[in-house]
Order: sequence, then structure tokens, then C-alpha cells
Amino acid sequence: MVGSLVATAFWSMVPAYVPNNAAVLAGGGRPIDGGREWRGARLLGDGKTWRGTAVGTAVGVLVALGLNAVVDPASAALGVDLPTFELPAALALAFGAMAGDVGASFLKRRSGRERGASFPGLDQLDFVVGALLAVFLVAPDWAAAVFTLPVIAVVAVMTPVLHVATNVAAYALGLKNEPW
Ligand code: CTP
Ligand code: K
Ligand code: MG
Repeated sequence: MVGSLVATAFWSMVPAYVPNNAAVLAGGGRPIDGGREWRGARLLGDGKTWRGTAVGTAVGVLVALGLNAVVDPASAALGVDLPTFELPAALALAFGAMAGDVGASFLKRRSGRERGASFPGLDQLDFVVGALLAVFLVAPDWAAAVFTLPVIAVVAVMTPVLHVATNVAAYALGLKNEPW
């Protein structure tokens, strides 16, 4: 029961987990805010770029399509009825995750935090909130069938743990400047 909830929660969130990590590898180039400031601080900062956002979203969608290709064997192996990603749902999960992260940077700059500063809580859940809001908006029927309340609860507990672990690993590998 709990195992199948965890499997469904993880599988369903992979298209939202991948984009931020892909953006770390793909980032660079023009910042989204074009260097503009608002109220004495950058609007978003140099850490939010067009390329990182576009590549992150694209990689998230491609990974969702890859999961679709193995949904039957994966479901059989785990004994769980894992969902197939409709294209609008995949796009919403991936882009929503990136947008949530961009929104968090906006809030970080408003609260005086420089690029790269941590904001505990927000850092770990910004992309989850963005992805879930977007998928319920864009593909409400699909989202309601997949993200039941128990699945959302598992996502809320599991995501911060996975986020901390992947960021510490990316920092240790020299891919990220800070371990958060
Ligand atoms: N990145 C990007 N575009 C995005 C998100 C991330 O290019 N939309 C890249 C940037 O190179 C960024 C890195 O991924 O520096 C790490 O992402 P993140 O930790 O979210 O950004 P920070 O640099 O820490 O900036 P902020 O304080 O605004 O979160
Ligand atoms: K972030
Ligand atoms: Mg950061």
C-alpha cells in the first residue's frame, strides 16, 4: 500500500524533478530578467536563464515520453498501475517546476537574498507547488486521477529528502556552487 503510493508519487513527479537538475547542467547565457532590477535588487538574478528554463522543460518532457515507453514493464515489475503521461500533463509538470523555481528566485530577491542564497522550505518545495498547480490547471482530469491526496502527501514528504540528497551530490561532484 505505502510502497505503491511511493512508487506512484515518484514516477508521477519525475518529469518535475528532472528539469531543475537539467537546468543546472544547461544554464548560462542571457538571464530571463535581462539584468533588470526592481526595488533595489535584481528581478530574478543571473541564476534564471532562458536556456536553463527551455532545456530543463524540454528534458522533463522527453523523460516523461521515455517513461511512457516503459510504463507497462515498469507497472508489471512493481505490481503498481503507473500512469502514462499525456503530453499536456508532461509539459505542465516540467514547465510548472521551472516556473515555481523562477517564482522562488523572485521571492528570494525581494527578501534581500543574493543569487545562490538558501531559503529553507522554499528551495525544497517551490518546484513541487509550481508543477502541481500547472498540471491541475492544464490537465485537471489527468491530475486528479494521478495526484490523489495520499499521493500528494507522499510527494510533500519525499521531495525535500530527494532534493537535499541530489543537491548535496551535485555539489560534491562540482556541478553546483552550493549544496542546496
Ligand atoms: N539555471 C538556469 N535557469 C533556470 C534555473 C537554473 O540557468 N531557470 C541554472 C543556473 O546556472 C543556476 C543553476 O542552474 O545558477 C542552479 O539553479 P538554482 O539553484 O535554482 O539557481 P541559483 O543560482 O541558486 O539562483 P537563485 O538564488 O535565484 O535560486
Ligand atoms: K532553486
Ligand atoms: Mg541555488
